[in-house]
Amino acid sequence: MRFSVVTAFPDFVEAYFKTSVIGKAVQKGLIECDVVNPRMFAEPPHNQIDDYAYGGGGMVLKAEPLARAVDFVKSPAAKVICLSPQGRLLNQALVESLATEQHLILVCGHYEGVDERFIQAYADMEVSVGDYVLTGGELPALIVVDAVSRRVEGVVGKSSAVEDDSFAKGMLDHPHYTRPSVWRGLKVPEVLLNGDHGAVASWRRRESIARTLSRRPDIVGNAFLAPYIEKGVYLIWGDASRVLGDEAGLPEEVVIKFLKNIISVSERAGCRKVILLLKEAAIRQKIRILLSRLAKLEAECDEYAEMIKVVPNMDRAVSWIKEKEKSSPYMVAITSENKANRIHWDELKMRILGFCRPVAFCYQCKAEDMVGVCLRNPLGVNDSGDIFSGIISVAVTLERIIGLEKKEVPIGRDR
Ligand code: 4FV
Repeated sequence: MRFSVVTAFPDFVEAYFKTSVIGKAVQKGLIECDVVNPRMFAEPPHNQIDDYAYGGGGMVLKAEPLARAVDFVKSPAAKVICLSPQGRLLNQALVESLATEQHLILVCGHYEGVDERFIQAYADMEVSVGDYVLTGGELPALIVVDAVSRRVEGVVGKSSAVEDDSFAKGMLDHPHYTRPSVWRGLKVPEVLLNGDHGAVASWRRRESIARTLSRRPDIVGNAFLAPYIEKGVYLIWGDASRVLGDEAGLPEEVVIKFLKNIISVSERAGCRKVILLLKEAAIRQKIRILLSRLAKLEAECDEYAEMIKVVPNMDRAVSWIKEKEKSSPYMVAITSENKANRIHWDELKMRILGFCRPVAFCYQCKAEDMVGVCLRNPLGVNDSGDIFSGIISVAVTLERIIGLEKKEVPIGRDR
């Protein structure tokens, strides 16, 4: 990974490239850092890199010295990033996308900013490190170098440390403690001293959740919840006989495709089980036989039989979950019907983080079965829709609530 910083203050930036973790990474050749000063490309004798702003109001960096400086360091794969308060706000998702690039050219503004024509002609993206105004773009450029370098294998000691980063999952980090176990009378939480890793992990999860809900409820919407949900997540497909029943008359391969799709969608969201409600015992038996046949036929299908459970009705589904989780499930119906107990998915994420109960998402469940809360069917299609719009509705809902492990942010000309 290569970073080129375009700045009129090279010493300050070079000093940073010799310091601490980044300095070691440069020495180990894990990252390449170079600095180019636009003053070297300005017209002699004054090598002026700034001039009065048209329309008044202070100095602006001239386009030509910057353009020549970028041309001097540019490589075929380089992305030009201009640091300015007008840019896209830097967050961990953007950092992880920038870390997929090979060469970042970071252009530091000064005074009122940079001539807009340079940005139009050269910038692939403008990035801001926060809604405040600095004297220069150097600190923002180094923030980008620092945050992105941490994603480069080997730069930060234990890569797991990076994986467990706060924000890596979109949540705040738990508190950290080190020796002494008592400092000025303040003790380290007992749970951290007993060596019970399970207890430590669950304490840390709860601490992250509590901090995030109290300090940054605004980031929950984008958070990947799966690592923070103590109890299981389930998908209940109500009245599945409409899909799997003889009256549906669907050819077996369509039924198999349905089963495979619903399983991969649920697994992606970290569901523990897909429960199909099938009134008729004969249909339940037919599906069990089909699943066991699938498991024999295709090696990777044996988990299928594991992932699917067929029960006659909602009560059995709920009692089965209650038995397994020692706690009654929080029921969430995915429906396009206008229901009084409708909830916004953001609010639902907060609730799920706030309690320690299993969650059961119900699709195509009968009205009387829809206790709990309702989520709008993201496809807005009526619930009696075809099986595949059903699978999509479920997939979108689970992704919204449980989230995605990694969110891609496209790097490109945001003009
Ligand atoms: C900034 C920021 C920032 C504004 C005028 C330097 C200053 C001068 N850059 N995120 N916040 N830049 O304040 O990136 O260009």
